[in-house]
Amino acid sequence: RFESITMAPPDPILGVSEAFRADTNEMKLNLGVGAYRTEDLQPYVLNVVKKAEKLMLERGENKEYLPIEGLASFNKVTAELLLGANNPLILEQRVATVQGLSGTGSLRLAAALIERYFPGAKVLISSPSWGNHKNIFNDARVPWSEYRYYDPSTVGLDFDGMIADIKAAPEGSFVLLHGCAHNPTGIDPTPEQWEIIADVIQEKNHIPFFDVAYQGFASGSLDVDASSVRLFAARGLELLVAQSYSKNLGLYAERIGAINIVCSSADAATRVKSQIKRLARPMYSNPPVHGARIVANVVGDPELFNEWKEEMEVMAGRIKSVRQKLYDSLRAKDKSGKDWSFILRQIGMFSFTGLNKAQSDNMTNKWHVYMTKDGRISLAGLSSAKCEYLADAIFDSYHN
Ligand code: PLP
Ligand code: TYF
Repeated sequence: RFESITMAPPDPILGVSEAFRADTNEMKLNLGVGAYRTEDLQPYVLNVVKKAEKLMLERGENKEYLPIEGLASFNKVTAELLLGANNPLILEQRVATVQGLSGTGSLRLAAALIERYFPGAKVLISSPSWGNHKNIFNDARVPWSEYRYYDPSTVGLDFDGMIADIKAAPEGSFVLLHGCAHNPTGIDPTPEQWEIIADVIQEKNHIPFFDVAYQGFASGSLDVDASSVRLFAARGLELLVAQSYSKNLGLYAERIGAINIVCSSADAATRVKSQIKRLARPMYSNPPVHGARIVANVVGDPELFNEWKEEMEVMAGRIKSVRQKLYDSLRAKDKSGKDWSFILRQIGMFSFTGLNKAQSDNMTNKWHVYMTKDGRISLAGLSSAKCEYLADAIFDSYHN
């Protein structure tokens, strides 16, 4: 019975926050979880979200169940944000969009679709990737393997390794790609490299599967951050895209996102959508409405939409400025000739420092800087005032 159940291991990312809370040192710094903080290191609710919620309250909106596929106005705007409002794929109704439980739940729905309709097909995951990717495909019983991505010698992209591994995978595999701001490395392919990745995927009849968790958060522009997905879509490829509004609208706890499946005809899209709904029904019946209404209201109102873009630029800008300051502090401190410029080349919320496990342990045990053991730090949890301290900690951990 239950007595025989053993203890599950703690989550490697959320476990860091628990350890942080237990630390009483006043210099402690939580750079573990990827969640945006203000310069005072407090959580941030976007002004546009507050305005949208006020509107919703004034309208007295009800709490009836949504349809299985979610809120229609949300599904419309989410596909448009992703692909561009006038994308022919949308006009031709070739995109099956279903509201999901944020990025994670949307990935999980797609995994269930793959398990059911592509038995035996493999998903290729970057090495490294967001830790939950493997959990999601494991639990959906979808086989996966890794493709090379990170090159520790350059702290950059192992592009040749990536291409070779995608080429070597069985024809018709799903290739999981981070749309922008790769987690955990912060290293993205260049536009030219994306073209080559698309060439190889096309040659091998693979199916691209994008995880877009940071649209607008990497560059500050929604369009720029969707350019990888749009490049693939413009080639007429079938593709899957999971979206999340956790980071770019700060709706972490609302669990709002979507799965989009670009099909080769409107008819196929209708059928695919019907099957995703069939998968969702016994899992959770229908999705929550609150976050969906917030997104639909913000994107649907030109004034709020513009304000959102401005707030996103501020968030992305704050992260860029602490990134620069951390780099400047490290350069000033480190006379060893070590090249720290990889920090500036990385984008998005994270920096992959190249610190190994022992060095990461030193960061935490000696300096009270909490981070994941793979050497990732969340710059979104760093303030300008703490850059110098963090640089001291990194310098010490590297050289001692
Ligand atoms: N995918 C990636 C790459 C992420 O980094 C995250 C969150 O950190 C997610 C998906 C999913 O987040 P959520 O389920 O909150 O949308
Ligand atoms: O920091 C990250 O990479 C994310 C944060 O259910 C996170 O993993 C944590 C829990 C969760 C979704 C995202």
